[in-house]
Amino acid sequence: MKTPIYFIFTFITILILYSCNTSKDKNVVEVIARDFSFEVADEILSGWTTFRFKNSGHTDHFFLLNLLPDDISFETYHKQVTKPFDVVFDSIKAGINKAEAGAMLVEMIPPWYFTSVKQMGGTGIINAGKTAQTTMKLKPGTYVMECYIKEEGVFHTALGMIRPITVKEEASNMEPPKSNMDITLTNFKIETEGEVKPGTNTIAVHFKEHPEIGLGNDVHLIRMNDTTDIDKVIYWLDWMNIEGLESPSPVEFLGGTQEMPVGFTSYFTVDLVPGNYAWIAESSAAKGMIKMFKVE
Ligand SMILES: [Cu+2]
Repeated sequence: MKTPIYFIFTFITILILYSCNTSKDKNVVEVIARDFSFEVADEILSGWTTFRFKNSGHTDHFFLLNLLPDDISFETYHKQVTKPFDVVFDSIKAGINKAEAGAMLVEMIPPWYFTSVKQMGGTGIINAGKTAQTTMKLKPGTYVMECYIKEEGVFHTALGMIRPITVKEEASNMEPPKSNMDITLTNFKIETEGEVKPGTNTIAVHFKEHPEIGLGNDVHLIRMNDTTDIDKVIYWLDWMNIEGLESPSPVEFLGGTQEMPVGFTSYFTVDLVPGNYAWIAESSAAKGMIKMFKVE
C-alpha cells in the first residue's frame, strides 16, 4: 500500500521536474542600458529569445541586433560601418543635404554591409527608467548590439553603446509568446488586427515589405498628450535631421520592435493605461507609417 509519504515525495518530484522544465523553456536575456553602455551576457542561446531591456540611464535608449556575415568581425564592422555614420553626420552638421549624405554613406560603407548584414530585431525606443520586452528567433552567429540615439550631436554608438554578442549553436526550447494583436508592416502602411487593452499586451509584428533604399520598416509605440506635436515626432525620428534622435525625445516612447528580414515575426510586450497612442515607424513615418489609436 502507498503511504502518504509516497504521495508527498511523488508530488515534490513532479514539482521539481516541472519547475526545471519551465525555467529551461524560458530563455530570457536581461539587458541593462546605461549612459553609455550595454550590460548583457557575452554569449546567449539561439532559438526563441526574450530580451528584457531596462533603461537605467538618464536619456532615451533602444537596442538593435545586426547579424554579421561569417567572415566579418565586430572590429571590422565597427571601423567600416559605424564610424562612417559619425563622419557623415558631422558633414550634415557642416551643411551637406540629405541626398549628399546618402551618397556619401553609400560611398564610404563597404558593399557587404548592404548585401550581407541582417537586422534581426531589437526594442523600440524607451525613455529613461522604462523597461521594454521583445522576443525573436535568432540563429547562431556574431551579432552587434547598438543604440544610435544622439547626445549633443554624437551617436550613442560613438559613446560606447555598441558591442558584440555571440549567439550559440545550443538552442533554447522556448516557444514564441501568444499575442493579442498583430501588426503587419508594408510599404508604407502599418496594418493592425485585433486590439490592445489596458494592462499587459503582447503584440506580434510581421515584416512583409521593406523600402528598397534606406532604413527598413520598424515600429515604435508612443503615448501622446494634449501638447504632442506629431510633426515634431516625425522630424525627430529622422537621424539625418540635426535634432533628429537627439535626446530627450519630444514624446513618450514605450518600446516596439526594430527591423527584421521579410517573413520574420517579432513580439513585444507593453503595459498600457487608457490614453492616446500611435504606432510609428522610424524611417517612413513621413510616408504614412503612423497609426493613431485610443486605449479606453
Ligand atoms: Cu542609447
